[in-house]
Amino acid sequence: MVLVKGADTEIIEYLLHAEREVCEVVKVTDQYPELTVADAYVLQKKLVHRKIVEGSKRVGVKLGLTSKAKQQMMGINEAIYGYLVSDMLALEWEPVKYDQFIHPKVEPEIAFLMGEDLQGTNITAEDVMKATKYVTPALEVIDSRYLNFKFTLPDVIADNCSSARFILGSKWVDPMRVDLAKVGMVMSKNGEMATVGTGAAVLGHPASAIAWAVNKLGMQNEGLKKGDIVLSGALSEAIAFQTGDSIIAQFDGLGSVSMFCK
Ligand code: OOG
Ligand code: MG
Repeated sequence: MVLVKGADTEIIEYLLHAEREVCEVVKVTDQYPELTVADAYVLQKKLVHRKIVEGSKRVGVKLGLTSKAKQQMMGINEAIYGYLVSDMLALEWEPVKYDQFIHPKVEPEIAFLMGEDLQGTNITAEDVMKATKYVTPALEVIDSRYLNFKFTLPDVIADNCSSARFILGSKWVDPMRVDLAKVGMVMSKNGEMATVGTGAAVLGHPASAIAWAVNKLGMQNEGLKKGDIVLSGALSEAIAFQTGDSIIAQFDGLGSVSMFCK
């Protein structure tokens, strides 16, 4: 850890404050340019732990930067993971409130519900599929706490991968009944097509992306738990939205999920 004693607490307070006060802040690496990816995961874990101590519950894990397009955009070749906690869960029938966000974007994802615990360092996509009870369409609202949504890899990891909210579809599907790599998706904003994508955009297959995250967690002696929700990563780029916008993502064979912003 390159951080001097006490700096980790300071950074966590800084990021939590930005989130709670809905204000963007200068990225952490401006002050700590030597911050590594490993340091950033330590900060992330402490930040999530703070939320849990304050009453949130861990409900699962999310993946990010799983598409080659997004990785190339950032000049990196690795995905990232973060944690989902209970107060990020938004409901499809309840509008999300714009004033709770800094500069939100929404992206379409496939969510997995784990039917079994899964931990290890040699986990395959097949293991993930076997341990999954259901999949459902999801929308993730990302809201980087950093100025202009700009950051380096350690910054975004420390910021729990920009996570803000997620909405799950109401239909859960047996994962063996759909070819998740081939699933096509169209996301529309106010009735007009905004982005398209396929399951294969997520590291070839969403379950491969999750296997990657499980193996990373495994190295920290952690894993997925039965009942965990896992957001496997965006199938397309994220789009900005404003008050009054409605978003719907329709997935072949999985159904749809929608969001209204008030
Ligand atoms: C990082 C989070 C990305 C995804 O699905 O790729 C993410 C960001 O782009 O702000 O959640
Ligand atoms: Mg995402």
